[in-house]
Amino acid sequence: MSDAATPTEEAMPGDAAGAGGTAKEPRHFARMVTIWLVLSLILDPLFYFLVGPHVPPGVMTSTAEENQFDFNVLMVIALPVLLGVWVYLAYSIITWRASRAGVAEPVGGEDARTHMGAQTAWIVITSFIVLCLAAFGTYELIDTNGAGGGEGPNPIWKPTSAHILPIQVIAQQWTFTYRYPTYGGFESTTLMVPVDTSIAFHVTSLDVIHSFWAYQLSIKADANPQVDNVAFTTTNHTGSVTVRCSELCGLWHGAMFNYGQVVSRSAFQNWAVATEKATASNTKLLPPFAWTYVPDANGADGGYYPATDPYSPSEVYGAKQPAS
Ligand SMILES: [Cu+2]
Repeated sequence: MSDAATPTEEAMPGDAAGAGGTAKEPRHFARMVTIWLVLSLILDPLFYFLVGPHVPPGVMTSTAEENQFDFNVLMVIALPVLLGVWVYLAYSIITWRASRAGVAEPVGGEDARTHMGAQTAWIVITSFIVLCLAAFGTYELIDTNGAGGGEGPNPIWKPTSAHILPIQVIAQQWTFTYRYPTYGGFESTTLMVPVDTSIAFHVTSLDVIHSFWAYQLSIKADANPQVDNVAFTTTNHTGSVTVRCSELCGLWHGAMFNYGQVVSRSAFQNWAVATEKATASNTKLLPPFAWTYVPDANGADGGYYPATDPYSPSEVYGAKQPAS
């Protein structure tokens, strides 16, 4: 072993071998660490500043922005770990390849297994990373915008905005409907949201468990029957939104999606007022606005909608056909 190397450099796997005893063997571990450090210092900022702004789910809302930041932090931590594996692998393949004559065999097996420095470093470094991530994750979950998940009927985190627009999301097999309680409780099959506004999504279900996943808004909240699951966000940019169900809910779960828009405040106001007026006669037939609904509240046929069509297409199979 060469002169005063640091403890971890001594007898690391791949370090100077004892058998040949050549004093000229380079300090492989120090070389690997140097290559790894340089690559990490170059690639981490490159990733963060060049790729980071394009990482899903984008920046349409406050929660999307926070989630993008979280993903980027995770990637900045993960990238050096990945580089560590790749550098070790590449260095080993190049340095100790069989076709390279006269190279001393690296120390491995029993010698490496009992190396106190390697074991201590492994336990300390991995524990440190995991504990830091646990603290970071807990902080991000509680403190920043409620993280975009449903917080149940009594959210612990609430936005500080003076005005919060409530939008009710009603899931059922196999569609989402949106109800706007501050505009007479009308219903829409398109999710319309004003920009620069704090929104409270009140997510519920009429039948089985669904999940409201508005990808670009970075909102994902379970839709449970008889539960008002609240999720907050603040919209920062206009754009298109795709909504999907993310909880297996039956035969047509995969077809349970629709679309939405984040539009200017004036466009939203115009749309809401016009739709409230245009759908007034339909709204009268709906159950009065409530935070949850009993599925058969509207009639004996067990349907949420008025009994104009007693057998929906999904109920026709096996059911007694109505007399026509
Ligand atoms: Cu579903």
